[in-house]
Amino acid sequence: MSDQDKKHGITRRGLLGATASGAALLGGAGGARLAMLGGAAGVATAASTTPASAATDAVTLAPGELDDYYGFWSSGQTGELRIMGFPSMRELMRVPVFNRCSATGWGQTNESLKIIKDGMSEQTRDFLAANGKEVHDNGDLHHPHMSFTDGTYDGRYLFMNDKANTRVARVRCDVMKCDKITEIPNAKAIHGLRPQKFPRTGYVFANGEDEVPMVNDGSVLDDPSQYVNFFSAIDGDTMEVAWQVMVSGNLDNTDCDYQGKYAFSTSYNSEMGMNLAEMTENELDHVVIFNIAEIEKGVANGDVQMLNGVPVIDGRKGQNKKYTRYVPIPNSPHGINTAPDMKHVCVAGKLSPTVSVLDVRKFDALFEDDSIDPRSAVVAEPELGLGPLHTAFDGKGYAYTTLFLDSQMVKWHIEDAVRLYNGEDVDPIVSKVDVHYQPGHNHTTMGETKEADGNWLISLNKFSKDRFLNVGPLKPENEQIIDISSDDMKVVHDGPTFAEPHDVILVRRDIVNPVNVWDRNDPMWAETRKQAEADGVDIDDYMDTVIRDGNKVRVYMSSQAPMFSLESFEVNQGDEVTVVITNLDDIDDLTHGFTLNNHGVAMEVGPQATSSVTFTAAKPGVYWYYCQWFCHALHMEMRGRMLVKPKAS
Ligand code: CUK
Ligand code: CUA
Repeated sequence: MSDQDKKHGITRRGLLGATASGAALLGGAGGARLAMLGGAAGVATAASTTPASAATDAVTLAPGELDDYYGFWSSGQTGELRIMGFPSMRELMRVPVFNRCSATGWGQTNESLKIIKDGMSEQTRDFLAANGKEVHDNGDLHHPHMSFTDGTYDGRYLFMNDKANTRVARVRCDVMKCDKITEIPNAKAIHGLRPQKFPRTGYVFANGEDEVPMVNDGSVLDDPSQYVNFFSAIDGDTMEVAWQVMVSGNLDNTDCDYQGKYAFSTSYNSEMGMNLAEMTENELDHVVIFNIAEIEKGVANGDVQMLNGVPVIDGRKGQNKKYTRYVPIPNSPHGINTAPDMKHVCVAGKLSPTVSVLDVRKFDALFEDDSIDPRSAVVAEPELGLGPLHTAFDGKGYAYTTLFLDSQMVKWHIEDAVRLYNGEDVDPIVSKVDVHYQPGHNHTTMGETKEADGNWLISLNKFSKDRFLNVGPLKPENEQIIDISSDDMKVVHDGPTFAEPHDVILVRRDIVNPVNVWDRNDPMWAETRKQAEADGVDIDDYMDTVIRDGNKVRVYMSSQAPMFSLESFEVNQGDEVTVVITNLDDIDDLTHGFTLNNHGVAMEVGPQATSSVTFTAAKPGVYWYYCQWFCHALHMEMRGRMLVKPKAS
C-alpha cells in the first residue's frame, strides 16, 4: 500500500468511524443526492493520478495492430450496443438494438421491423398506434452480457435489457446483429440482467425494477400495498419467457452461481416506498435468492398462476420458502457480482460503505431448513469506502469495487475479508486509486467468467468534468483503464463516451468469431424470400423485376459495385412500394446501401445480404435513389430514379 493509498484509506475510514452507516452520513434521504454530487469536486482531483508510461504504451496500439479483447458496451439511453477494441478503446461498431439507426435502416427495413414487432405485446401496439408510431424510438440499454457454456463465454449471443420499454434483446455474435427482442409481460422496467453460467445459457435472468399492481389495468392505482415485482427467466434459445417469480420489494441488479442452482437479485426498495424518503428508510434491504430447481418443479407441478401467458410463482416474503429466501443486506444494495472462485458473491451496499459477501455453498442449507437465519449466508462484510456500486474480479482472489461517492476504485482481498469477519486482525484493503469521477460499473478482462485473467480493469465513470475539452453543458462520461498487474492500481487511459454506457464486458478475442460475408440462407430475410418466391423471383440471383399487386408494387433489384440492376423504376402516386435488394458482391467489407431522396428511406445491404424497405410514393415526380455506403471509385455514380406518375384526375 502506498503512502497516498494509506492516507486515503485510513483518513476516510477514520472519518466514517467503524459504525458509520451510509445513510447516517448522507443525513438521511434528503441529503443523499446532494452528498453524492458533492463528492465529485470534494474528493478526487485530477492531479492525484500519474499515468505510468510503460503501461500507457500497452493501451496504445500501432497502426494495423489488433486488440486483445472485444469490449461489448451498453449505451444507456442511446439504446444501442457498442463494440470497442480493448485496451485501445477504439470504437469498432455500433449495433442498433432498441434505438433506430440512419446508417443501417434498423427500425425501418422490413427485416428489422419484424424482429422489433414480433416480441411486442398487444398493449404496446395499441400505445404506439395511439401515438402514431409502429415501434418505439427509444430504449435504455444498461447490461450487455454474453452467453455462457460451462462457466465461460461461448461466443454465441449477447443479451441485453431495455429499462425504458421493458424488453430483453439478443444479438447474434456471428453477424453482430440483433435477431430477437422480447417485451417482458407483467414486469416493469427490466434492469439487471445476467445469463445463466452453468451448464449453459440456458436462462437469461432479468429483473423488473418498478413495482406495479399485479393486473395493471387501472383497477388499482395509488395503493402500493397491492404492488408487486417480477423476476423473469427467459429462455436464451427461444427468447420466450419461461417463468416469472413474484417478489416483495423491487429488484435492481442480478447474477447467478457457477453451479446452475441459484440466481440472486438486489433490492434497494424493500420498503416498497413510492418516494425517496420512503425508499431509503430501512437500514437493511435485501438480496433475494431464487432456487432454480424448486421453481422449475413448482412450474411443472402447476403451483403457479398464469398471467399474460406466463407461469408465475409466488416467491414473496413469508410465502412458500422453498422458492426464495430473503437475505437482509445493508443498505439499498446495488451491484451483485459472482467471483470467479465460484463461491463468493459480492453485494455492493451503495448507501452503506460495505460490500456483503455471500457464500453460495451456504444456500442449500437455507432452503433445506427454513428456520435458518438467511444472514448465515453472509461470510464477510468489509467496510470499503463510500458509495460502493459494482465489483469486478481478477481471478487471483482480489476484488475491485467502485466507490461512487469517494470517486475511487478499491482493491481488496476476498478471503482476507472473510477472515476479518471471523474476528482475525487483517485488513482486506490492498489499495485505492482515484478515478475521474463517480464510477458506476467496472469490469475486468474475462472478469465475470471462471477464466478471469486479471490483465485489465476498466472504470466507467459517470462524470468527466474537467478531463476533456469542454463541449458545453452536456459532457461525455469518462472511462478509465486501470493497470492491475501490480498491487498499486495505475490509471493509464481516459476515454470519453457518449450517453450513457452503464456496463461493459471484456471478452478474449479468440472467443468471438464473426463472419465477413452473410450466408445467403440466413433466416434474417426468410419472410422476404417467401414473398419473392410467390412473385416468381429468385432473390439469390441477379434481379430486375417490378411486380404490381393492386396498389402494392414490389421492386426487386440486385446491387453489384458500382451499379444497381435497375437504373429506374416507375410507380403510381399513392402506391405502397417495397424495394428488395440483394447485394451480390461477396467481398469482405463491400456493403451497399439504398437511400431514397426526400422519403426518409435508407438501409444497409451487406455483402450477400438481402434487405427490403416499404414506403408510400405519395407525391408525383422524379426521385433519385443512391448507394449510401462508400463502395467503389464510382460510388457517387451508383444511383437511379424512381418515377412517380401522377394519379389520373
Ligand atoms: S446500473 Cu448503471 S451504474 Cu443500470 Cu448496472 Cu449500476
Ligand atoms: Cu454501392 Cu456505394
